[in-house]
Amino acid sequence: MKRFSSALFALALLLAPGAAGAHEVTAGPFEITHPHSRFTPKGAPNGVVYMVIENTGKEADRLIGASTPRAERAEIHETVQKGEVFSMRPREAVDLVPGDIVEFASGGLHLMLMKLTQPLVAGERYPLTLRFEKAGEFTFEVEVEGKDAAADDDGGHRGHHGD
Ligand SMILES: [Cu+2]
Repeated sequence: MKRFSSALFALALLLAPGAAGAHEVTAGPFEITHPHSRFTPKGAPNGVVYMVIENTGKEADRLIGASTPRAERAEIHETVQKGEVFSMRPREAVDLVPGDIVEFASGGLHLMLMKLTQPLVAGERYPLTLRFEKAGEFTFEVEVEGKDAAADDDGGHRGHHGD
């Protein structure tokens, strides 16, 4: 068991340069920083996408949808905490005001990939399309990271239904 963990650790080190080299994407008026997913265990129905979106344009816009060939559909979700209980609720849209930086991160906003077509594997990249009300659609790559599969934010996804 110990040997297995150190093998995992070595793998994490190998993958670290990719993870550290968080990429940035320009999508029209939006700067999208470090779009990433956590790897999913085999059989996991859903995945999650985190990133930071900055509206560098002059016009207010809204994120109204997302899609990827890797999942049946992608939903905008928000994790909310009531006392000890975390739950997620879908959001129809996210306002993107010029100059604002909106963070999709553990415990808050995220994109939920519903019904993955195949597991998200650490180290790979896959295409994601974001749909904005005014700016239209942009497709870029999301990096799958290998760490933290069982870390803090999973609390936010506990109790999430497969559909
Ligand atoms: Cu979710």
